[in-house]
Amino acid sequence: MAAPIEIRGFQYWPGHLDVSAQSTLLSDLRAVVAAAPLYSPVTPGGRPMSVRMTSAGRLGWITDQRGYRYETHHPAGQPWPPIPPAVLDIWHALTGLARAPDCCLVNFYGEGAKMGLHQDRDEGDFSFPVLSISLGDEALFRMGGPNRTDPTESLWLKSGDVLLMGGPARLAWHGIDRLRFRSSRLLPGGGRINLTLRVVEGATSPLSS
Ligand code: MD3
Ligand code: FE
Repeated sequence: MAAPIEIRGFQYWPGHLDVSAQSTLLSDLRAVVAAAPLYSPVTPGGRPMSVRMTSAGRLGWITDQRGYRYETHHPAGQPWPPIPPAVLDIWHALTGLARAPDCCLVNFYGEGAKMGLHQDRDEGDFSFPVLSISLGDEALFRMGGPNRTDPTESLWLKSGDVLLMGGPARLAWHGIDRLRFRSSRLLPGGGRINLTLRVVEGATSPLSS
């Protein structure tokens, strides 16, 4: 596999997945979404997010009026479906870890959707990296540093790109400013899917088995 590009402490594999691998992932994700439908999350402050979400794995990331957290079940009551094996293969190949992720968050961006600058810090162990897989329309990703006011750098993420945030980059501020709607033909109706793979509970967590 090609060597990643290093940008601001994270690793970037542009075009890691070819169109055939992207299509396979997309059909796996259709099965995930059939079992655990995309829903519109609300922030703890009561604002609806423009991104629609669901999860696969033992734990799914949730936000509602009660806060940000991980849950074992979809808001509609069913357990999250398993993470597709093809997604786990990418995780193990690029992280080199034997440990599987607990959560595969599925973000869907329709026309005009974005995600404000934030840190991922609802997990119990920041020593594990976070892996992101982009599918569909191009998105303007913004990456800063560990402090909110650190200077940021922007990058257009394309279908098939993979990012790995570990070490100091794990707690960097980041977000999605905008989409180039219908810039990709992967999704017939347009839009973008981002998969974010995370270990939620480290080996030392009392909740781990
Ligand atoms: C940098 N998702 O779900 S992926 C998220 O494209 C999220 O949907 C964005 O941020 C998306 O939390 C960005 C790239 C990404 C993911 C996790 C990170 C960058 C990150 C964690 C730490 C630092
Ligand atoms: Fe994030």
